Amino acid sequence: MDKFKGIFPALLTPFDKDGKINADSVAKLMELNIAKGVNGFYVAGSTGEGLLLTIEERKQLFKIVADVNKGRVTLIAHVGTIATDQAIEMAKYAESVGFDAISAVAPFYYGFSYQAIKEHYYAIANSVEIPMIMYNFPNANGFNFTKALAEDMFANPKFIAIKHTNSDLYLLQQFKTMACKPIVYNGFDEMFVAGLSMGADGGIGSTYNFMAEKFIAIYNEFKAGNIAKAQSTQTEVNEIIGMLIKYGVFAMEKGVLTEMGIDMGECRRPFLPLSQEGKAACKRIVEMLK
Ligand code: MN9
Repeated sequence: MDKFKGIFPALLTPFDKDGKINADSVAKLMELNIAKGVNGFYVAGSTGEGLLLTIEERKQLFKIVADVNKGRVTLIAHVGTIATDQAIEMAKYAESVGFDAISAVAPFYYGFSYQAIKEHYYAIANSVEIPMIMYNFPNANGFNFTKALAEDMFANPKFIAIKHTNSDLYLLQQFKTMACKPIVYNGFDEMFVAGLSMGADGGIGSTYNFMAEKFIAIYNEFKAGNIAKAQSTQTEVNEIIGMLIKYGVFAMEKGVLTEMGIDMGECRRPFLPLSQEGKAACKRIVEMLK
């Protein structure tokens, strides 16, 4: 289970000028982060614009990532979508190219019942041998897993972890008391030190793409008991995250990395392109990180 702990960038998906996946930039982004010491990648999630990729593109991305990685760090494939069969198709593919786990957001839009959500998750999880990481993101799908529901889901041993993108850190701590001892990931980067103090085993985050070293530092400082240092590093990164939120998180993250020399392209529509103010803010962020 240790390979699932630690710092996992929610990998951004770079696009080329024609809006296609830019494999060269995927490789550069992964190498940058592997060199910094990340524990793995969460691929094609919210940050990776996974829900704006076609099924074929998500599979293509999984292949690119697995080929670059060559078994070095832990790979998690986000296969979530509202159609169960499409999620299964992507899960099987991710497993076939060597991913270590799959993850899926709960199906959204139709306001599915808990029973429907559970059967969707079980169908996906049972279609492969690799484990499932539940994705709790109530802001995105209007569904919040309580501890009781999570316990019910985790009766299936394929479920090993929860990505908790929710500022309710009491719930995060409650998940940690489940008998099956799940791995729990902090989902909001701006609250990482708080998540750790409530028991998170690590984090999956979008801002890690360009400043993983800061989150590795917070994690190590926290583990070493240097809480004041961990907090001050958190305060430092939150100044940057505030700027990202102001101008559009994913577009800004791509802008910062492009400024750092990795051509990330733009986010897919309906995300808006970066404004001039946003571009200037990216330059300031690169300076702040020097
Ligand atoms: O994957 C990300 N969640 C979403 C985690 O984007 C929904 C976070 O890393 C946030 O982007 C970040 C900024 O709010 O915490």
